[in-house]
Amino acid sequence: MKQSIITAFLSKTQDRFSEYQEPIGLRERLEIVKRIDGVTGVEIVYPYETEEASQTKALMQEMGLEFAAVNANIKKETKWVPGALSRPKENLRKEAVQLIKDAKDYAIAVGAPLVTCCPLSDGFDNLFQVDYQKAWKYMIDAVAEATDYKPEMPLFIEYKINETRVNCHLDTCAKTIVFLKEVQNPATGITIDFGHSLLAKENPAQVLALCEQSNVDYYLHTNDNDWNFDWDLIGASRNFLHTVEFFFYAKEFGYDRFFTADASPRIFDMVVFFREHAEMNRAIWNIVEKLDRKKYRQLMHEEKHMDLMELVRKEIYRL
Ligand SMILES: [Mn+2]
Repeated sequence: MKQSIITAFLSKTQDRFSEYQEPIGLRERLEIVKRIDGVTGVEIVYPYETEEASQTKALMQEMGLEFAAVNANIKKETKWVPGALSRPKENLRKEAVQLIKDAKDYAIAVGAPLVTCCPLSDGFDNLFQVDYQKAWKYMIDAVAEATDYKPEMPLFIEYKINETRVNCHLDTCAKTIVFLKEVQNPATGITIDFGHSLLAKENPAQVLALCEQSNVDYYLHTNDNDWNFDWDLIGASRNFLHTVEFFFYAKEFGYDRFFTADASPRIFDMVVFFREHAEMNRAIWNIVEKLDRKKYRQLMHEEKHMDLMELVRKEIYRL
């Protein structure tokens, strides 16, 4: 398993009430990543922390780190706070598409494998606020244009049930699959964030199977929460068996991209937080590697549910 960290969480973060940690530059962030055993990559946020491409590429080489992804952030600018890709004003959509295209150019320049984009501001707070049909069509056309540009660099779309809008347009995996089927470009995929899947009351492992069966590529973010808010906690700190099952299917389907920590240390010591997150993921991956996955799937086929429950107790919980 290859693990990476979203570097935005290695500096100052804030929520509605508080600020956490101290602001630091990219080099210092990468130096922190180097101190975390088992983490060999980063997802970097474009354009806010990327710096000049050739310099960043050289810095990454010097540090011996790989890119997991470049994250195109289309929600930060004031003009996009109410939405970007789904807005009626064409110039706002065009500028957001341009940012994604620029992120693709950047990803190509630094040698990253994919661009990921989470259109969090695209949605609605009030009923009778947006024209749903038009908003959906605008988003499809915008993402289609971004994917047509340099298709050798795939674009992954991350869904989330809410925040910053009360309802995000792309709120579930199934809806994102429908969306990408409309986009009609194979150079696309879905960024499946474990915590976002819980918030949508999905089962993250089932979501992997859904993408697999629908022939949609995916890239994974790891974290955990209480099913009610996107707390970005340490993986499996709340939902152990869901995480085991998630990794079980990732392994079963031969997932070979990075597992990227979309986790936020907040009040905790940053290095120790990410170390524990990486250790937890590695430990669970080790459990999954030892399981006879063929046997599990055979028992499912035979509907031997209690035999499976016994295996879960003995081999996974080890009770
Ligand atoms: Mn995420």
